[in-house]
Amino acid sequence: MYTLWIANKNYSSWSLRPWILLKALNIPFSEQLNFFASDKSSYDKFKAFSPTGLVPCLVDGDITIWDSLAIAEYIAEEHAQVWPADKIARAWARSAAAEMHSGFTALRQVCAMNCAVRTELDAITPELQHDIERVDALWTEGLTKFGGEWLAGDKFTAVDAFYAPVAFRAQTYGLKFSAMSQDWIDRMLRHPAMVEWLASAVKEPKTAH
Ligand SMILES: N[C@@H](CCC(=O)N[C@@H](CS)C(=O)NCC(=O)O)C(=O)O
Repeated sequence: MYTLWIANKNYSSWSLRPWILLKALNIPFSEQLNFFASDKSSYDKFKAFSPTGLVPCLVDGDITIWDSLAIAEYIAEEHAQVWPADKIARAWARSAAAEMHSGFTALRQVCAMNCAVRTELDAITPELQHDIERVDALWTEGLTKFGGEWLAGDKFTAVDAFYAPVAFRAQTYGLKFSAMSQDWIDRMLRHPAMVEWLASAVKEPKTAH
């Protein structure tokens, strides 16, 4: 069985991605929750199980996979449902997940994931507005093109998992999206796995990190 090492559910958006993917697809795994160190860096603490000192980190027997996108691809080798069955939808989903993995800096920095909090931003910077508009356009494209409830069709796949933290961020900061995108956000927030993650997140001790 897979072992998934993660950090605080309230804050760790990278941890959420493979966690929700495994949960949503009903793939069994054992969760190893390690809170961030209270000092600045968790490197020394996380280095005990992750070569980069970062989470998420997946362990499967002798094999260690230490990055969210690599984890999704590794799980997909055994579980094809990680990505859409259709080649065009799969290419789109992989591109969109990779875009999140390598981009959206303003969204990730200004709107850090903090599931338990509801607040308002003082201002939306042009960089943040740019990221919000790009996410909105991307979700609208997927929902329209593949015609399902999920971003790349009628099934929850890894692309939904990669944007799951944006649903929590939209809720925390009251970010404004188009009606179609907001429907996806609402669907995500109602998903039993998201509800389970949030229920744990709000009970965690709140720390600086
Ligand atoms: N590119 C990595 C990013 C991993 C990452 O930055 N993880 C954060 C937690 S969300 C971390 O471990 N931070 C350690 C620290 O804050 O010291 C991935 O996709 O897995």
